[in-house]
Amino acid sequence: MKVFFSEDHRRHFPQAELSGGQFVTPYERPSRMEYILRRLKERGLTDITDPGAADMAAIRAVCAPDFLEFLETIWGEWKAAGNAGEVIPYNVPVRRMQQARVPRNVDGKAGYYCLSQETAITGGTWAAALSSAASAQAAMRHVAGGARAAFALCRPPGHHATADMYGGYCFLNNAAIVAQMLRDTGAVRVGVLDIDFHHGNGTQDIFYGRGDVFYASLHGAPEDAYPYFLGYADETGTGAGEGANANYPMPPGTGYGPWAEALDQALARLKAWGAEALVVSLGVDAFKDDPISFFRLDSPDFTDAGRRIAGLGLPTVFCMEGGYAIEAVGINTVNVLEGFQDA
Ligand code: OKP
Ligand code: ZN
Repeated sequence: MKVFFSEDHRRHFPQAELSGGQFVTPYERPSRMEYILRRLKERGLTDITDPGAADMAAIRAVCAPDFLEFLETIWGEWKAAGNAGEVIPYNVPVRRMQQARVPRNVDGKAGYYCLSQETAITGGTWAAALSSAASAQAAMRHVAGGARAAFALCRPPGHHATADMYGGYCFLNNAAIVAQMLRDTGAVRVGVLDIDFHHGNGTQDIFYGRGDVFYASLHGAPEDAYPYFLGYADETGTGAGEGANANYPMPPGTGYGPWAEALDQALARLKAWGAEALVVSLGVDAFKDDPISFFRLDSPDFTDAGRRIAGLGLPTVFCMEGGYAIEAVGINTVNVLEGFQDA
């Protein structure tokens, strides 16, 4: 399987993540990529290509223009305003607060576009986010050109980002950008399968009212897990999108048995719906030792999951999302790809 990856991910490495009332070194850190690359090479997946520049038109097909301009310019404005640290807004629009008008003030503006305040923006964040989307796009083009599958080793991840908000370590929704590109190059029905531990609120939100992209997600139940405010089983889509959204929230301690049952159900839904191409939001934070998650998958389970996903028989673009047990992140990620390939 061909891999697409850009070293420009390194340009995003904030010092600060708000966690437990303190600033800690972010869980989502550049070394995650080193572990995955090392494992890819160990297992002979050595066909790794730099994606080159991002296709901006295909990003604009999903993201709001003012949000893209915000991501590109906020660091400069933040520094110009005399701020010493990284971009971290201190408030965001919540219940019954104005959500239609964008503040001029830089703190207000940052809060307006933020959905989760653990995620800091630095001088290199925009370039890194673009390079991550570029990897996803290159993988998509490879699959659109006839390959059975491709792996976009994306960093930063994307599935929490909406068309107009960043957060949860995400800035541009790589999986959504790829799904839209697949639609625009001929696939009538595109499935997105999200196996990251966290619910992909951004991907769900982007396609919630649409009947041409089906979003299915396995994740920690919102009562107990980030992003807390979306991801319930009764969120089934709206309008033309009614019936094209399927959530499988699961409680703390969930092991591979029930998780794999949910995976089979999600795959059956995608198949019955008639998906012609598949985007996989490939997070491996369902792993038992993940420091910020609570499922109990073991490394061989990821191989089995890859095998099951391959059973759908669809052209598949894998986009890297989360996975923070960094010693095991390479093994678990490559296990999914190998399970898929060997099926
Ligand atoms: C991104 B992805 C740590 C809280 C972390 C944000 C989690 C973002 C996960 N104290 N909250 O879905 O892996
Ligand atoms: Zn996650």
